[in-house]
Amino acid sequence: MTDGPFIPPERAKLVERKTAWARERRAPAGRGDPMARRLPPGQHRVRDWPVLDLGAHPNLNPKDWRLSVEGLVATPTVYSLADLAAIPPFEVTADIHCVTAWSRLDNRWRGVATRDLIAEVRPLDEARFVILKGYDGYTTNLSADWLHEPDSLIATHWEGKPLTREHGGPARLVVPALYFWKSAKWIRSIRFVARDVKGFWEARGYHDVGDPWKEQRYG
Ligand SMILES: Nc1nc2c(c(=O)[nH]1)N[C@H]1C(S)=C(S)[C@@H](COP(=O)(O)O)O[C@H]1N2
Ligand SMILES: [Mo]
Repeated sequence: MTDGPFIPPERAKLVERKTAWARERRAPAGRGDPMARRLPPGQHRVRDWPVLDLGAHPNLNPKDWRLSVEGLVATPTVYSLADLAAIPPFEVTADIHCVTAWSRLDNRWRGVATRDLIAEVRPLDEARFVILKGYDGYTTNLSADWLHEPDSLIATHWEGKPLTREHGGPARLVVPALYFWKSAKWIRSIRFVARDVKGFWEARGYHDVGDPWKEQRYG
């Protein structure tokens, strides 16, 4: 770019910084309420943990729970809780952002990183999307990339305790980078597919991606 305005050298750094903020759609660092900067646009903080789902809470004996990782993968695999426990444990503290505008900060999750699970089943090159299914029949869809995010996991514990039934125990998906409707409770299967297929809420007007920082609430 040669014919833009002349920017004096002492201003160059500031222009660069402002450009980065615009790219990230962020408020300038150091301004405003520090907590507000942890909240995506339109969200407010809650301290309790609301239960939100379609109403049926599957009553799964932890001994009988199974997770099938299937579809376009080299090694389709069915995991029991004991199988998951054989994978190196993963712990992360992350925020929950629900599309209904509440956020719950600093949730300490434990389970298995989805990255580690994926490394075992080895998705084929054409496996670009996943369909997640819960034992209640709920479905949601994701680009497979989100399961490579360093904080995505199959959670079996929350704050050091086994995940309760109403929050999706014995195991649920947690993808902190997306609105919470993508985090399937009572997870039953992860199916790798070539083409995107809408899940329960996505078919009812929710955004296909659901990035809270881009406020992708409705499609
Ligand atoms: N299996 C299943 N997973 C689900 C849902 C559901 O109805 N069934 N609801 C989703 C929605 S809309 C939200 S906001 C979160 C709520 O999780 P929580 O009840 O643990 O807060 O679960 C998501 N995962
Ligand atoms: Mo939700």
